Amino acid sequence: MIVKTDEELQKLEEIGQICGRVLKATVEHAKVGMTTKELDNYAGQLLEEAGAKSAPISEYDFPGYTCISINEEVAHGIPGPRQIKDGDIVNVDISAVKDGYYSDTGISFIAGQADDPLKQKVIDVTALAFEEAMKKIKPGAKVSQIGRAVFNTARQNGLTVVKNLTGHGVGKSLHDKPQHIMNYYDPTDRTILKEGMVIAVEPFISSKATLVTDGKNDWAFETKDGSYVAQKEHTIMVTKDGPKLLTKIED
Ligand code: M2C
Ligand code: CO
Ligand code: CO
Repeated sequence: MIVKTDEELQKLEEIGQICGRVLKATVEHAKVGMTTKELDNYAGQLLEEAGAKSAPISEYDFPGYTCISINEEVAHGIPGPRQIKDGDIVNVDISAVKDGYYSDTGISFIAGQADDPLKQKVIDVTALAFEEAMKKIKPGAKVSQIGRAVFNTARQNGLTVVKNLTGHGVGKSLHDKPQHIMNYYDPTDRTILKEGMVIAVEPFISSKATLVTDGKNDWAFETKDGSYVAQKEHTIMVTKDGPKLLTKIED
C-alpha cells in the first residue's frame, strides 16, 4: 500500500510495533527442549493480548499463529511437536493484522550453543545484507536495487541467496503490491519506490542453497542439501529521509 494519511501511518505503526514486540518476546522465550507449538502458543497469546490477529491464519488458514522453521525448514514451518535442539537455527516469523492493517517481521537465531561457526556467519551476513538493502531505500529508487544489494552482500561473503523466496508489499493485506521483491538483481523489474510505499524486505541467505523446494507438509519450504539458511524481515515505509522501520523495537 501507499500511505496517504496520518491515520493510516498511525495504524501501521501500531501493528508494526505489536509484531516487533511479539517477535522480540518470542525469541527471548525460546528455549532448548521447548516444542515449536509451545512457542507458537506463547506468541499467539501475546498477539491476542495486543488486540491483533495472526495474519497467516486470517489470510491463508495457516495451521499456526506464527511460522516457526527449524534448520532444513527455511520458511512457513508449521508449529508442532518438534523440539528445539541445541545448535538449531530457528526462524520465527510474526505477521498480524489489527483494524485492517498488516505487518510482517522475522528473524533467525541459534538455540543454545552453536556447533558450527558458519551458522552464526550466515545469520550475521543476513543482517548485513538487510542493512545494505536499507541504504538503497528512498523515493525514486528502483526496487531491483534492494535485491542487488542483498545478492552482492551474500556473494562478497562467500554465501548464496535463496532466489525463490522474496520480500513483498504489505499494508492492507499481508502480501500486497509489489508482489515480489527479489533477493537478487532482476533487471526486468522496473518498479520504482514511492514515498509512503510499505514493503517487507526479507533476505534469505544460505551457506550453499539457491532454491527451496516443497517440504514435509503442504506449507514448509525446505532445503535438501544440509546447508544453513537465515532470514531477517522488517516492514518498512519509504520516506524522503530513507526507510522507516515500522517493526523495529528501539532498546
Ligand atoms: O511473508 C513471509 O515473510 C511470511 C508469510 C507467512 S503466511 C504463511 N510472513 C514469507 C516467508 C516466506 C515466503 C514468503 N513469505
Ligand atoms: Co514477509
Ligand atoms: Co514474514
